[in-house]
Amino acid sequence: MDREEVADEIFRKVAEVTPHISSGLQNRREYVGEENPSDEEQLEADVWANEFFKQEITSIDGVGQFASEEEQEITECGEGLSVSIDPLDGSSNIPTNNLVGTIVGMYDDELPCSGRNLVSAFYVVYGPLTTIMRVEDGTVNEYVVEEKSGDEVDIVLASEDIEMPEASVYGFGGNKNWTEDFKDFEEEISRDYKLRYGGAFVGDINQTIHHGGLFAYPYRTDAPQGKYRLLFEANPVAFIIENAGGGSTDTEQSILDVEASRLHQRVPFFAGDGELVEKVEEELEAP
Ligand code: FDP
Repeated sequence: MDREEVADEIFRKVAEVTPHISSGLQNRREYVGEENPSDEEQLEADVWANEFFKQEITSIDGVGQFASEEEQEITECGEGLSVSIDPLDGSSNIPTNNLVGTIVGMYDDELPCSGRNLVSAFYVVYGPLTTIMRVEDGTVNEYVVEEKSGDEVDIVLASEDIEMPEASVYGFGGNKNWTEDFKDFEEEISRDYKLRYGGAFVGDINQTIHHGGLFAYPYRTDAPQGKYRLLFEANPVAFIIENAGGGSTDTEQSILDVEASRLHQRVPFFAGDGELVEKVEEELEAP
């Protein structure tokens, strides 16, 4: 298989198991008393979803590495694409029954490497519908996963060649510890755009893509590198946004140009409408 076929196979396998992931969340809403490599408490659902996806993805011919936000080390599993996964993004939304998702990146180099090595990326949103936003051949397409009888699913193309519309919404995370310059920036943005923040990266970025606008999880006074993990969250999502006609930045450069030196490295994250991303770079300084 060439790398595009491997990327298709990863997408198909993940899409096929999404009903199982959705229904499996019901009985796995408790914390297990462990922390992931980013010192965040793990839910039973985080651990279970990680194991499930790991088995599915490492069994694909043409996957060379598997790396998860929930695991300290990379798993070497053959020759081919390096796959990064955040198995359950926004999992603190599970106990309250709000949105969660899965983020997958496929790199053609060994991890850690820069986002310029991404071949493809997608995220799943487990909402009233299960949808997948995916980059293929440089365009962004959205699919709906429809359950059929048994374990079968239909993966239906819902929107093709998505381009972000004119900006209308914004959402910024980490407000308890914003810096003074970021507070000023937020104040200015809030005058022109409608606030939308749900606390799950996939859900919030999905609104940004559909409505147009700016999403950020900036540096914080207590966390100068912000919250998002470069390889598991920031790069795949920046890749999707940039392919949908938007931009991304860490305040100085595209997220995709940030040098990756550690697997669980964090990065301040800003993405969305191209002009608003330029405004971020003009008005905010790197921490
Ligand atoms: P979570 O901790 O629930 O897994 O990076 C993970 C993430 O969620 C993102 O999905 C979300 O955007 C962000 O963290 C939420 O952080 P805050 O609790 O600080 O709002």
